[in-house]
Amino acid sequence: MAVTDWRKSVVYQIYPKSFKDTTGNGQGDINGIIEKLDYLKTLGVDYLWLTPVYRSPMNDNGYDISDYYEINPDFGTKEDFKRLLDEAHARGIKIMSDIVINHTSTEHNWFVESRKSKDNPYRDYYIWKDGKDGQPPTNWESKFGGNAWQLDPVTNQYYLRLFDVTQADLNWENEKLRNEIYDMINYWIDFGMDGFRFDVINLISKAEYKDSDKIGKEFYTDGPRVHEFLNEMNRNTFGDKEGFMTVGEMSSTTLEHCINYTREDRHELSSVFNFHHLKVDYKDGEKWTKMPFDFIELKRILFEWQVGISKGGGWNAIFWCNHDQPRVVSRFGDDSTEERRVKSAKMLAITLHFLQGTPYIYQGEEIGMTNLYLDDISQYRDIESTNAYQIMSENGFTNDAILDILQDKSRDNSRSPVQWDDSENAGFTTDTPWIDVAKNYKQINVKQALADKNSVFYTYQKLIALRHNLDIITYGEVKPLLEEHPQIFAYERKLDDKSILVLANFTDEPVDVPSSIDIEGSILINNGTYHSNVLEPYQAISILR
Ligand code: TEU
Repeated sequence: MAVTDWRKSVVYQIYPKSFKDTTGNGQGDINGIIEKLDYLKTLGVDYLWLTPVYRSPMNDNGYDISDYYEINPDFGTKEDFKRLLDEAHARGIKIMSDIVINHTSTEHNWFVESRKSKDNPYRDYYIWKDGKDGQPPTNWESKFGGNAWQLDPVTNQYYLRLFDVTQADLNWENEKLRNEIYDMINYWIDFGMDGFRFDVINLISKAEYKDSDKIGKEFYTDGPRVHEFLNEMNRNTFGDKEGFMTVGEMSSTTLEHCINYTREDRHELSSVFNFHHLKVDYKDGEKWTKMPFDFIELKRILFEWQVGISKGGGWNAIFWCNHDQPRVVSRFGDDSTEERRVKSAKMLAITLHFLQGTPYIYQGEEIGMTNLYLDDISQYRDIESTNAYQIMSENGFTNDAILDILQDKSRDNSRSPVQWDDSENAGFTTDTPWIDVAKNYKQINVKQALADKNSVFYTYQKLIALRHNLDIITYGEVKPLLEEHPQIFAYERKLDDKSILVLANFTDEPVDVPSSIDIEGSILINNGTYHSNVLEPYQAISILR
């Protein structure tokens, strides 16, 4: 069904390289997405977000764009992309594409020109600075390791790169550059896109270039002109397109900024991803550590944003996973046995899909795909993981200790090929896949999930249909419950005289529901056997009254 208000929609994220290969080169492609549109229609999602498919040397799998106007031949052609849009639209599915405009690949023609000389017309498209006494201009750290400035021998100046050395940060202070970006966005709107996901968009306005006590993010996160730039972009591009959906990826943003990014009257973006709830298994804020997740903190953060954003009139994007995160069933659920995997994957789905905001489902999540569990560094493909391996080795970590951490935290965990069936390579490709297929594909795959009416897939299908049918899930007020309870995730949604109660047991032990909670009402969804005052291990239930 086509939803009338974009706020009621559910988005499915596709990482094209790992979705479905139709050419037999070991990598997914656009035609592979077309092939699976009927499957996605059966699931019931409204939008597909495709991570970048533009021309790129693929050092960061497409987040290093070398030509915004061309499709990477590994993924197909522009005609293929057009056909994908037409075929998706024919099924009532819309397409959001990824726009990476904080940085480009150093192979982008703008950068090739920019580095040639200090007076090149493209010099100011990027951020160039002199060093300080033979050292980089500031001590900021790159998100992928090392100092964030790269010395370029041609002019003996440094360029800023908050990510990889091959991803140079664009200079948004330059109006000419901004206009080029708006032209490019308009090109893709005219091409037929229905929405955009903006990569690390709250980093585009750099404040000052000074040394930091930490890694420097206070100088470029939610910077001084970011709202002005987003408002300008909105007015010059998608602002007048009714129903056009945008989501900004906002690393380390604040609640207050998020409200301002998404309040309708400010004309910036429709919604925002923030990652605070996905840092609850970082020891002392550090990603490359091993720590059981802090359940109370997870609830605290999610509720703070749920209540805060809606009170402030903004809009959330809600998600457990994406191509940068480990698989949620392995992270906050339990993949130690088949029964627990299925039950906890459904529990996580139920917990998230009654929250307020736009839900995102990451490919494979709907069948409960697990982490990849690679056991040798040579099997890793992600640039962030291989850099981290290098840095941890230099810091004296043993190979085993590093692999143990990567098995929990590497971005490759969610980048393994979608498991379509139990044939060789999980039906993803006829060649050697670019990254290993998870070993459990014979048990966990789409074919199996579709054939089993009790599979995780049908829980997702039902949750999507419920959101489409019940306004309260979209518009209802959120009321957190049992915030300090060590096992139960509980909340209520309220609209007019109706309410929905959601209860989820995040542990492998049964748990009594405190007597303050009234569990009467009709069941909307239940992954367990009973509707009683005792929740079974990993049981989640939603009750309407
Ligand atoms: O990610 C930005 C980002 O900050 C992360 O989620 C990052 O991957 C994480 O901090 C690593 O620990 C976006 C893209 O989603 C990611 O795939 C790109 O690598 C990155 O931007 C650079 O474009």
